Amino acid sequence: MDSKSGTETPQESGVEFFFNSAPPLKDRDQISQKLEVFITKISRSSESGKPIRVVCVTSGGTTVPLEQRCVRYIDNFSSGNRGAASTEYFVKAGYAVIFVHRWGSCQPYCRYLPQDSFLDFFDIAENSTIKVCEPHGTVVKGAIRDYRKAVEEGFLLKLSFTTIFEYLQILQMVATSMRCLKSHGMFYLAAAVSDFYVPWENMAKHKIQSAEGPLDMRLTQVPKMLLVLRKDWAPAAFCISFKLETDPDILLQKADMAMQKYGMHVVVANELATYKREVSVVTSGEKTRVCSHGQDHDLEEELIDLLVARHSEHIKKPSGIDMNE
Ligand code: PAZ
Repeated sequence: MDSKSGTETPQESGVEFFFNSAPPLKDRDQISQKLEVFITKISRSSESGKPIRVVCVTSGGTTVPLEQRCVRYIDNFSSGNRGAASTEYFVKAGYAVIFVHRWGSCQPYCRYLPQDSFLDFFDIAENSTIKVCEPHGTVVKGAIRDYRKAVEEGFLLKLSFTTIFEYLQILQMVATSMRCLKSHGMFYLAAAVSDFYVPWENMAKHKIQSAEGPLDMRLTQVPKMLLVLRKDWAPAAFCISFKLETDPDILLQKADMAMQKYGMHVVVANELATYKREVSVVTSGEKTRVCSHGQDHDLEEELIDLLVARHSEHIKKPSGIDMNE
């Protein structure tokens, strides 16, 4: 709201329009219940000991449907590997993770399972049971053990999205339910989120017909939800966003801009050509490069260490709630 005129700013009306016109989330009640159970359990455990930190990790790309009965859509590049790997390291660091991921994208503890030849991993034993082929047995056992432990001890909640409409509605629900955690909450926004979308009411109801000639379509800008997250949904949380660019000359400048414009505490900047090997962690006044040490080394290991340390500093600050700190 513009405090001088008392009217809505264009950003606020864009946000309102987006949520009012989005198709309602199908499983809203179930998601809401899962979130309540998860956060309540964490809050109770925190009351009886050291407060448990919670991070919302977003992962994978959002789609933009072009038709209401969707046959075609625009997609955003992301395999979900970064989000899945980061989730594992956050759990290892003692965080409870809400993993908001694109349906079908890479999952925590499953990163080593082959997607193209899944059945090559297994064999039928003499007694007709299924066994994992060696040398994969050790990796699979470790993954099952870590995954079960994370879920059963209440340290991992997985919520999936496909479209930009689902993603932003789920993010809003997660953020508002994490508000009670104050500065112990963290957002690690690695998902590749569409910048443009087709509003539901402007969208063709049925499959667009090619017989009608070339397709001329106007896309609306997705409102900048980072600002809303930081200002309204969870103002005391520690917020990390990601910036992916293909042009190295504009990457750090765009990361600085995201920090200032949206009040992010950290922006992780990466370039499409090198994003698996190298990222820059940008905070106010500091840029740190984090690199992978080889093919089998996850740069997320060091990245999460660094972010956990920054989060600890944020928790200690009395001004954690201030948007303009
Ligand atoms: O999911 P992935 O491991 O294939 O890729 C990760 C990434 C490049 C999508 C992520 O590091 C990132 O930069 N996300 C934000 C993308 C954006 O600027 O919208």
